[in-house]
Amino acid sequence: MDTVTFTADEAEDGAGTGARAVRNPATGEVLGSVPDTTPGQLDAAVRRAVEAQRGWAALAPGERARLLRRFADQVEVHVPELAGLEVTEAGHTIGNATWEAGNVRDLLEYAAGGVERLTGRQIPVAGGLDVTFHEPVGVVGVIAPWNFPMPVAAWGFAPALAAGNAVLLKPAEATPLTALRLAELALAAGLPEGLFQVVPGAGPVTGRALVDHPAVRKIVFTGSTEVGKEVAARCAARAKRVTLELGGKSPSIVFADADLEGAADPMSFLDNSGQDCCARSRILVQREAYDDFLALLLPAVERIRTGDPADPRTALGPLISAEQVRRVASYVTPELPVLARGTVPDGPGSWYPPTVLAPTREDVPAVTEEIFGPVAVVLPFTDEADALRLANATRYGLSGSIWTRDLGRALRMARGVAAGNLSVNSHASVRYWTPFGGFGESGVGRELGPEALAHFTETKNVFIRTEE
Ligand code: TXE
Repeated sequence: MDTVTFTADEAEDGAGTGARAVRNPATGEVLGSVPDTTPGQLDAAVRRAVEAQRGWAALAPGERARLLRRFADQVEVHVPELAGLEVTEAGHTIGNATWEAGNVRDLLEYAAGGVERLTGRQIPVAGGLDVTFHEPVGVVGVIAPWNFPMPVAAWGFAPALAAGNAVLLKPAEATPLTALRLAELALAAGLPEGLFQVVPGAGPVTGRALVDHPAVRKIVFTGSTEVGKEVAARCAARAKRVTLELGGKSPSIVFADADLEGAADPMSFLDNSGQDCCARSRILVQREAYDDFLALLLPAVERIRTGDPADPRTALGPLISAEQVRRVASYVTPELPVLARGTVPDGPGSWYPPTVLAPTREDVPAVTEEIFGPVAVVLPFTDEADALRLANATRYGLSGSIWTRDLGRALRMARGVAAGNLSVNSHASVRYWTPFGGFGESGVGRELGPEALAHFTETKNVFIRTEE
């Protein structure tokens, strides 16, 4: 922490000082402040990135891979420190935060393994030779959210660097500390100065300036659907490449023949306090199993241990901010029947109790919108067709779970649900070696998986005439 641009003496939200307070969401305590990037600093950072990228792209692939593995080793050594930062600035449980830091290491290693495999093709043509190259796009801007500050940033920066690009990472306002530390670790690993820089600041100022900068050739944005659409429009106006990972309202579809205990895991929507774009926050249950399912789910929700995220026994920490608590509460309107409500600590911090609702209408915001908090709705369905109708009654399409012991039905449902990431008899969604991304308003493009590096390249086709 000693060299991070971070001071622990600014008391408030940095109004007028150009510095932004970072708070511990579990206690409300101000941890310190991080200066916003000025327009001049951003411009200078882009220039350094352009310079660094030239040398980086010219390195032998094996050398790039070696440096990325050394970056992964630095992360590995600092997992406890990075996890500790994530606990204090994002309120993540220590178990999750440790996994997240390890995930950054994994992403870097996986990306390093792809460097030498980023091969072009030779395509048969008459009268010559035709070959394709994967050229790096140049400078990539990664705009990260606060809900998974480390892994989601690494989904962008690890493959982007591996493919020969420079990266400017704009972390979310609330969570700049792990990003700043990761940039230091990159330098310590021997990555060239300027290749991976962090540009903290306000989304509508620094984020927008990054999107608009002519020398930044691709933007990877993870955040709200509304801001994502603005980012896409700005990129379109500049013919800039863009990948969007946006919100979700993912269903868990539980048939009566399913392993009800597995399906009723409350962490399916409570993990990371529900601030997860893949949270299974719309639970659809076949009518015959509705009562049995609730008999498993509701007591489990009420038993969830909330509290100090640094305590390894804690399952549910705080929300990111008081504003997020207000946003979540605004969906839980008084007419909605509450089936279960857990408890949260008294006192300071940004807390919301785990909650299960049983709406009687399908058109209320609690059913249609992403709540991004520890709240799920439960709706009954009659048969496969009804389940599919309910599952697809959303503008989103990120993830979903299908619980049944009937393989044919599982496959029919998996093909029918309009979402990018489906799990059968599992609530897991994300693996760094499989593709991830959304249908509909959940996003544009894919991240992760075997094609991750190629997404950060331009395909160039070269024809060499050989006939005389
Ligand atoms: O997101 P924003 P917020 C959803 C979730 C949450 C809601 C609002 O429903 O409740 O969005 O969260 C930067 N140009 N998700 O307000 O504003 C911003 O600084 C360029 C789901 O925090 O979209 C931050 O770095 N950048 C999501 C990032 O965008 C801009 C994760 C996300 O912030 C910008 C987060 C602009 N005009 C929120 N405005 C998921 N997919 O998991 C903001 N930013």
